[in-house]
Formats: sequence, C-alpha cells, structure tokens
Amino acid sequence: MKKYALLFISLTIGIISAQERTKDTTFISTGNPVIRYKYTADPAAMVYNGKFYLYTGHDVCPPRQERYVMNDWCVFSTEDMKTWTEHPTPLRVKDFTWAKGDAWASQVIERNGKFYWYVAVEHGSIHGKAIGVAVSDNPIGPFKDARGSAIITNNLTTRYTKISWDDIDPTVWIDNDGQAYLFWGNTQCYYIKLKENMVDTIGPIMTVENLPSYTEAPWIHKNKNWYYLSYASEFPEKIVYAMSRKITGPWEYKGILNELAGNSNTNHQAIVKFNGKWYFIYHNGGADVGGSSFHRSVCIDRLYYKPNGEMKRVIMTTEGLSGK
Ligand code: FUB
Repeated sequence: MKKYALLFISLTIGIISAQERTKDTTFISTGNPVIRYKYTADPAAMVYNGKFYLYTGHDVCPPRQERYVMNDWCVFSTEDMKTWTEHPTPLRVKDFTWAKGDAWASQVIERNGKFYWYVAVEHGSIHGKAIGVAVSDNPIGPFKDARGSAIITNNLTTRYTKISWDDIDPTVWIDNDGQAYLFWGNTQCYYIKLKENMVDTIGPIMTVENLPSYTEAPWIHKNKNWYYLSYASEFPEKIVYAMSRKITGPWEYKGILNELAGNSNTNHQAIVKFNGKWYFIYHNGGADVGGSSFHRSVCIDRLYYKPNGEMKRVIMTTEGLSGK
C-alpha cells in the first residue's frame, strides 16, 4: 500500500513539476533540499543589485525511468537566503530553434546591464551536444537566443575527444581587464575567449591541463588574488578543485572540496559570495519523495577558506541555511 502511495505522490510531483511556471511563487526554505515541490539540478548562481539569483535545470524524468528528461530551466531569487521566489519559466530548449533537446547545465553572467545565459543542449543538426547563449535585460528574463546558432558545437572538439557529449557545462568569467572567457567540457576541460558582445569567440579553443580525474561541471570563481576552478571528478562524482594566480593557468590541483552527494551519481556546483558570506550550491538525489540521479534537488551550504587561500571541505547538511 505504502509503495502505491509513494508512487501516487511521486506522479503528482512529477505532473506539477513538469508544468511551466507562469507567475511568481514565493516559499520559505527550511533546509536542504532548498526546493521541495519540483526537482532541480545543475545550479548556477549570480549576485546582482543586492539579490541572489539561482538558475537551475529541471528534472522531469517520468517515474520508474532512469534518464535525463530536461526541457527548460528555472530561476529563483532571494534577498535573505530564506524567503525565495520562483519566477515564470525564463528559458526553454525550444527557444533555441537549432537545438533539439536536453536543457543541461548552464550559467548566467551580467555585462553592461545585460544578462547572458550560457546553456548546454543537444544540437538539432550537428551531432552531439552544443553550447548556446540567450540574453535578457532582466536577470529573471524572459531570455531569447542571442545568436541564432550555437557558440560551440561538437565538430569543433573532435580532435580532443571522440565522444559527442564533451561540449557541455559552460561557465563564464570576465577578468579584471574586461576579457571574458568561456570554460566548458566533459572528459576534457576547454576554454575560449569571448568578444565584448559575449556571443562571439576570439582565437582558438584551448585545453586546460593538470585537472586530475576531470569529468565535467567546471565553475570559475575568484577570492582575493586566487582563481579557483572547481569541477566534478570521477563517476559517481565528487567536486574537487584547482587554484591559479591567472585565469589561463597553470592550475594547481588541491583535492576534494565536496564528497559524493547523496543518492545522485552526478554533482554540480556553483560558488558565490553574497552579503559577505560564501555559499556552495550543489545538487543531490535527496528529495523525500522520488529523489534519485534523475530527480535531483538543489542544496546550499556555507563555504569557508583556510588562511592560505585553500578551501575547506564543504560540510553537507540537512539544515542547510536555516538558522544561519
Ligand atoms: O544534468 C545533465 C548533466 O548532468 C549536466 O550537464 C552535468 O553537469 C550533470 O549534472
């Protein structure tokens, strides 16, 4: 009987959660997972004008199946890390006419008052995954395709790896001199320079070396004079990191930042500072109902540094930020 009740609840969550949002929905987060009424994955975070914006993927795999089913992305905002608002669905795979599926990992960054959302999707006519970019005047969207074509396609990287899913998981960094860089990759980490318009590339694709057991999910951040490149390692995935004095490396491997996240064979992190505190945003399969590798949930815990600039291992908690 209990089995059928759980299946019913899981089907209901699945149906509600698969629907697109059409209006703002406000909720109080009581700990981890942060969002309990839908499955969210692959978090990216951005701080802008005193608000924390959380961008996520959206797992809608039908119950009893085991595959990624992801059609759109979500955006949430908060001013205090407790009261959150989910905004109307800001971006979908179908907004990229050249793409045919898989709303995978992404990141949003602001430049000159515009917001650029870099996403991984399955390309419609060039075999394999690809990276696209959407743009909006508002951090909550709506966003529209900024180029009408992919920035990166699989045929550009086949000399490095033959797999068709290496061109995923974009992360973007604008350095002090104004030069923007797009990093991405599964199996191999790549980067390329972006023009000031944030949608065209400059120069060749470069590879990042010295990232042991690199799987995917690069995220770049900076604290004081150190650059940090964190990434998912091995499979199932742990989050590990490397440090450098320059965005272009060389990178020095520093080890594990976050151990295996419960009940999910992937993990995917974002790291940002908000109101003087550093946050580690990730996903696990820990939803009370139906949580799994294909029904993931975003979690947030605090991140701390050692005096020498290295990061302390993240302590994943059920309480999350409640009471902190
Ligand atoms: O969510 C689909 C893929 O799984 C992402 O692109 C990877 O980072 C992993 O989380």
